[in-house]
Amino acid sequence: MNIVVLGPGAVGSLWAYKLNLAGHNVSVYSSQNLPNLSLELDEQPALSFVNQSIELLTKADVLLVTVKAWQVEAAIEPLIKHIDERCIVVFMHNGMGAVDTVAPLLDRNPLVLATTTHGAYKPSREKVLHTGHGNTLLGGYNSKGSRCDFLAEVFNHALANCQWTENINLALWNKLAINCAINPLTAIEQCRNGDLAKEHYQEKLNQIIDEVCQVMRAEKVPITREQLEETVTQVIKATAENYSSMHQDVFYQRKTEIDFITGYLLVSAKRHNISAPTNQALYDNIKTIENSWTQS
Ligand code: KPL
Repeated sequence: MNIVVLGPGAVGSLWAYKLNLAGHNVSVYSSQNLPNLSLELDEQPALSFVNQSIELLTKADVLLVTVKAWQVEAAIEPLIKHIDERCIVVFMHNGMGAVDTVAPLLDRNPLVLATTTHGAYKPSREKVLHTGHGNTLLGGYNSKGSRCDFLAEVFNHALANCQWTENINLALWNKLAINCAINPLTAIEQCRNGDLAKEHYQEKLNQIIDEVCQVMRAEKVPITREQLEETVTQVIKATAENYSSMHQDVFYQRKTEIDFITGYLLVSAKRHNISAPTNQALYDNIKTIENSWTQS
């Protein structure tokens, strides 16, 4: 297939490399104005990817959008006129809500949402490390996208384990819950995910999970308090050595995904008249940190 990866950051680079190894024609679309990007995965040899080719974008069967949630609109808008209406657009990022903004601009295309727990880290521009083996779920966003279940096989062949789900909303809410629990707290405390297993953080985590659970149930996401707590505990354990993406964003003073993680939760909480003071405080805290950089 002809595949373009829009936003070859850590996760995008991992997929670009793996899809290329699986035999697909992969090019990238990065904000760097270079004709080609070279990429090494772990200890494997460098591969060269054509960058910013409008011709390849026009021919794309799949456009995999891996920019951060807050970058989706600005990244995709200038490219829309070059995207064929048969091209399947797959969105893979943390958080929820970003696709709702761009979907009306792509209403003729099959749209697919993806969520992944693969860990990837880019220590330099030309190198990507696959730091944790995870799972990927794909599911339709619109009716055309819902008919693209074959794509799970294509992605699975490149980087297992990938499955199709008829209820991507459930998968996205579960990931959102994990990110609400782990990301802001590790970013504020500047600690590793595993540190949240300490006694000291249990009360706060319980409050976050209580609020998230109430909102998920109001959104008709079938989940129990026990299941949610178990999922969060498992992820904290499985990614104990990791620094969360929001931890890294705060550390490097980059804009975070808070509006699409805790922010999305708070909008939904408000719609359902649910009070979420713990998540609100975490949201405000991250916003204060972000604002302090623009003022200094
Ligand atoms: O998705 C993550 C992130 O850091 O954004 C988790 C699952 C918390 C792993 O670090």
